[in-house]
Amino acid sequence: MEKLVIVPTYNERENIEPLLQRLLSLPHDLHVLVVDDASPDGTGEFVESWARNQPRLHVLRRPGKLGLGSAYRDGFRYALKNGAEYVFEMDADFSHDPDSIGEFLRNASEVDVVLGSRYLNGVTVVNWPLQRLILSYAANLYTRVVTGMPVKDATGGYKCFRRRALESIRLDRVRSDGYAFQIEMSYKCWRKGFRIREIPILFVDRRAGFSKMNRRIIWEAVWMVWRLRLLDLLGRLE
Ligand SMILES: Nc1nc2c(ncn2[C@@H]2O[C@H](COP(=O)(O)OP(=O)(O)OP(=O)(O)O)[C@@H](O)[C@H]2O)c(=O)[nH]1
Ligand SMILES: [Mg+2]
Repeated sequence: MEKLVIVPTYNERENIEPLLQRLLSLPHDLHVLVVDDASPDGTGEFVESWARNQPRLHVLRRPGKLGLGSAYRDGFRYALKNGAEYVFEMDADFSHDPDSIGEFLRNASEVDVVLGSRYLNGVTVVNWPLQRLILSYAANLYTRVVTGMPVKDATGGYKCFRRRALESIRLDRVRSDGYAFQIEMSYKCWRKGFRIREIPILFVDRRAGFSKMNRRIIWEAVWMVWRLRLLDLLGRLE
């Protein structure tokens, strides 16, 4: 498996079928790993039965809702163990357009990390309530000021890592789970000297299912950026 798209799911039964259809029919010979956290709506069983006769579809079924960051950490371990060179993060809810994968791959052949950015050419977000847009935009300004990382959209979750970048990060030391997880991964890659490039993406609010956004996720990110700065200053960023 050269190219692996990791899709974490929690109650995405309505979205996962059309999403997998799209991903598996793209002309890039993608493998897809769904990391499901015992979704009560049966997402996990559904994907598992499909995976039995689709060799490019893989599933990790975990015993309970352990968080997005933890789902990606397990997904990254799986990717590294199975020899993936291009490793994607992607949401299951169609906020991330599968047709952008080609653009990610073109850019990933030149750099180490490609970030899908909502704030590169103005604001390319569709259907979000204004409040949520302002929160996200402000969170990114804050992150840029505190960390100094030259990235317009550090909290986005559509991205592609080259194997060498992922391998350099100690996944057991990556602790955050929400938006902070996205910041933490990119920051660590950046400070290790890997080349990061943003490409514009169109982000569309989920078309089915429910949001998992909450206050805890926001506070985690507020503190995490300072923690990252501090660890870096102490030379203890791993
Ligand atoms: N495995 C796993 N997946 C999760 C967990 N929490 C969220 N997800 C998935 O992670 C992706 C992003 O979550 P979303 O709920 O879409 O987060 P968001 O885009 O910030 O918010 P909304 O789209 O408004 O719901 C989706 O595919 C979710 O199903 C979790 O605890 N475990
Ligand atoms: Mg979403």
